[in-house]
Amino acid sequence: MCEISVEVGHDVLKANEECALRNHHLLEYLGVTAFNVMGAIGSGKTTLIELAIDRIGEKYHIGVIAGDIVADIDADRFRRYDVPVISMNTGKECHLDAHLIEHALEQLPLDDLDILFIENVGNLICPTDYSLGESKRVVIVSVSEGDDIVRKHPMIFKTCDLAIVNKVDIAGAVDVDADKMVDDALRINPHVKVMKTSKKTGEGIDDWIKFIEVSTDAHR
Ligand SMILES: Nc1nc2c(ncn2[C@@H]2O[C@H](COP(=O)(O)OP(=O)(O)OP(=O)(O)O)[C@@H](O)[C@H]2O)c(=O)[nH]1
Ligand SMILES: [Mg+2]
Repeated sequence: MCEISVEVGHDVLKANEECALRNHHLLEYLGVTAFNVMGAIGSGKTTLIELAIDRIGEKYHIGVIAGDIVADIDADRFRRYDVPVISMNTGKECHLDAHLIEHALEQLPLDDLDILFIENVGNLICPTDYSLGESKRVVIVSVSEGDDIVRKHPMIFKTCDLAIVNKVDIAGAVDVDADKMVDDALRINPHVKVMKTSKKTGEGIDDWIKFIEVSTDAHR
């Protein structure tokens, strides 16, 4: 029994990797920089993507895939901007996968895009194993999850390019040391870029925008 389920799991991940590679090649060929934006529920994924569209939406052509278990709430937030948006509901699944992204890519004007933001389902475990074909993996946590949240989820931080500790404006109110979260991320992954951000005070938002610009310009 046990052996069979391990093999099935292995096959599912292998099939996902193959599909992710196809997505990756397509996006590379068309010069689209794709950001897989992962993170805890409510950590600020939609907010940080909205801020990016607001700041650099005129400089770059941006598209968005909004992943959610159900509903179009985040997709509707993105639709307020003048960007193409695809809503992807995963039903019971706690992560997007490469096949869902392949279908979303078919519906996007990829020839016209420079940047694709993929907002994954809010979860710090399930998205880790499922590559989507992205160029960069971003993980967002916020101080309200507690300052041990990074240590509790090492795998997702091991495999990301950028880790963001968001909502630092409320760190004092929830008795959290945001620098401890930054140190934990660097201890888990010494190569990761880490930044502290706040939509309220604007702290770190320039760094977030610069990360997107540098990653995108490297592709052009
Ligand atoms: N104080 C404060 N609130 C923030 C900040 N960033 C986001 N928020 C608030 O946090 C809440 C959740 O933000 P979202 O951007 O919807 O978070 P999300 O990660 O997309 O949430 P899900 O998609 O539901 O997982 C909203 O009420 C935001 O206004 C921040 O830097 N500081
Ligand atoms: Mg969201």
